[in-house]
Amino acid sequence: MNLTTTQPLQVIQPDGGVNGYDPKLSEAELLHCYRAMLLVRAFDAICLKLQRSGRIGFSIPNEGIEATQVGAASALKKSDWIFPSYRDFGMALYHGVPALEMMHNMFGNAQDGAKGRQMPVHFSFVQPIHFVSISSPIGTHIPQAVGAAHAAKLRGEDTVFLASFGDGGTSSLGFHSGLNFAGVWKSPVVFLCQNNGWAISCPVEEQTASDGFAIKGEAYGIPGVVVDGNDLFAVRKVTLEAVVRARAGGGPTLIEAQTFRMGGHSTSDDPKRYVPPEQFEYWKKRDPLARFEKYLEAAGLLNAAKSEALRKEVEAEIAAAARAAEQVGPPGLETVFSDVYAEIPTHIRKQGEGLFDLGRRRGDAHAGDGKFPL
Ligand SMILES: Cc1ncc(C[n+]2csc(CCOP(=O)(O)OP(=O)(O)O)c2C)c(N)n1
Ligand SMILES: [Mg+2]
Repeated sequence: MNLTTTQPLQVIQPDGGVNGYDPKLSEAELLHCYRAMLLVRAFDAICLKLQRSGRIGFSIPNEGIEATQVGAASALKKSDWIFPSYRDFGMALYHGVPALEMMHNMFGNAQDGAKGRQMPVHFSFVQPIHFVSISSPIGTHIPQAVGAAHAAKLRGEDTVFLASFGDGGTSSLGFHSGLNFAGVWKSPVVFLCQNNGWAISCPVEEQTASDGFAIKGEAYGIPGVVVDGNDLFAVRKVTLEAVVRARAGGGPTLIEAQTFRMGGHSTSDDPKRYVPPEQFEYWKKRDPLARFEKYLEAAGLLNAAKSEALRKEVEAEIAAAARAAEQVGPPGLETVFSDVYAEIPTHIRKQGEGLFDLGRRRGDAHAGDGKFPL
């Protein structure tokens, strides 16, 4: 059972070479992965600008993590489920969630699936893949993923569940209870620990005294594997192996993807206050997008002109999504009471009427106009 490896698996070399490795992906599939990584970078950059200009309240930097997100997501079928972390734009974008739907959430507008009740970045989608609502409390989604996986197993389904979390997430109670149950039940779960070196301002050396994160699987009878998280093929390879094993009834795997966030934890902190500048320099040279571009160029699938054209097309798509989402007004005041009860109980209905009445009397909000009486 002890499959833990401590040397990160690497496939794509710095010059784009793969030493004969066959990714078994068509040209269209390879370019789809590339486009998904470009979408992440553009979505990330525009959200940061929207936040800095006061048009949205919050965002989470995703730059640098694209290969981990897209590589892992590419190993899943549309019928599988993702229990994501908040730093997983690429998992949704790879599977075809429209950028506009994600932007509706960033603005918390009337078209947002959560009707503005979640923070920005806390997406949830039922299709094209089950992308479970992101939980702010760290690690809570880990045992939820295991529970869902156990239910699928009891029903005889072959669905696989991916639970994605950070290095800091391994210190949560949810991590330990989730892995324990999954190990005992042999649940079809893939645990993806995105080790980006930091949990807000807490470095990994202060997060754990163990030799990395993959090794923690051993205590629960779960194989662990370490992978270069900035290497799309390496992440895809280990995730695919874990997914195949889970689907075949072989139980869970803990993957530690070593990567780095090229920005702050969120738009609310300044990484220059705690991340040594040499770390940014080190990881800038290992940019996952540039590395994959080198592979595509070496394989004759990309050149400078094509990549520039694609980049521009993707940036225009994200900018159009941001403009469109900004035009949509906020959710109606009355939506505060929707989606909770099939039939609203009398006392809640009365509270609602009181709220609408207050807004009317004070003139600062009316049912349907999206404002909230403060
Ligand atoms: C239970 C809980 N404790 C603390 C926080 C505050 N918090 C938000 S993100 C975060 C760091 C998480 O770091 P990590 O798991 O490494 O993920 P990363 O942000 O690096 O992707 C913390 C401590 C929280 N949201 N939930
Ligand atoms: Mg982290």
